[in-house]
Amino acid sequence: MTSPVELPTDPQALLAAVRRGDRRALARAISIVEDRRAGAAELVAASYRDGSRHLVVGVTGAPGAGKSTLVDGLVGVMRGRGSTVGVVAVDPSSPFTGGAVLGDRVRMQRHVDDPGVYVRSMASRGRLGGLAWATAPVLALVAVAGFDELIVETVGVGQAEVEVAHEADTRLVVLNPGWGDAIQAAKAGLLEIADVFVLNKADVAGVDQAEADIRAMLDLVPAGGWRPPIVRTVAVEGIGVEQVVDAVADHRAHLEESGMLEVRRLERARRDVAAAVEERVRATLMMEDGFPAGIVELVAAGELDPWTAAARILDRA
Ligand SMILES: Nc1nc2c(ncn2[C@@H]2O[C@H](COP(=O)(O)OP(=O)(O)O)[C@@H](O)[C@H]2O)c(=O)[nH]1
Ligand SMILES: [Mg+2]
Repeated sequence: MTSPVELPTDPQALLAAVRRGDRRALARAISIVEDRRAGAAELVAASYRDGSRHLVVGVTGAPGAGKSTLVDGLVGVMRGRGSTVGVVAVDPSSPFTGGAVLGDRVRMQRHVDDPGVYVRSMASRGRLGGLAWATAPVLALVAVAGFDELIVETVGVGQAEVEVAHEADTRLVVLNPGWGDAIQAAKAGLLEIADVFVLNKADVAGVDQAEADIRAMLDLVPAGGWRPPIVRTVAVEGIGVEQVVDAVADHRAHLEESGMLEVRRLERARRDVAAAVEERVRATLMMEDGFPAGIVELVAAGELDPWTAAARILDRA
């Protein structure tokens, strides 16, 4: 076995290696950005220019809905149609054990030896607020590495995860047959973000009822230019997965024809900047001496309220 070549530490040289398709360089660059180590800002700045306008498919839904299994199938279909695919799995559900992340890896085993597929898990390590901040730059890096299709898988249970779903141009919401799944999805704010409903586990009982429930929910939402289709799948058997990829293509065509693509880009840019501001303020505060001297003591003593304290801190910035 030959010893691996040293990766460059200079951000521009590292990014050049990423552009050449060096997977180790890509993994290193992503880690630097995720951990905000030295060089992170330069990597983000340089990759954003080329990588941020790539189309992204988002896959969200409750834990166990079959997202990873579906993504594995999507990768297979996209590869079959001649595209290379980069997958970013954001899974905050197991920040300590990494259990679900490991499960994702296992379910995507099929593609581990394929140089046309890149799979990266992002654990939040308990920093939920950091997810939205990190997702856009990480996707941009994967795009710069030359992958044609980008997929981001997120657990759609909390607000932070729904935020991540907004990083995608086309959002798939994965639901299952079973009493109330559509209602739960509505509560989690998933109906509003869905461009395509994937009714997975169509092999189990209750699929007709589930589809009826989703339709009933959709009827309550004011009709826009795009009515999200409902695609039934049995992801474990690859059934319906081609139709999901077709639905993504239809939705992209709609985005371009209607001008919605640019609207979404603006919306996404607004969110990305807001997330970056939040992250930056938080990181600054968490540094030693991050708070202005005495301000915390004043709030603790009841002499200053947190809102006024926040205004003072932001004015200083
Ligand atoms: N019966 C059935 N089980 C499925 C289907 N798709 C996925 N599963 C199973 O559901 C479980 C959760 O799948 P996974 O892809 O990890 O879900 P995720 O948590 O949403 O990523 C696994 O045991 C899968 O084998 C399906 O279409 N039918
Ligand atoms: Mg998963």
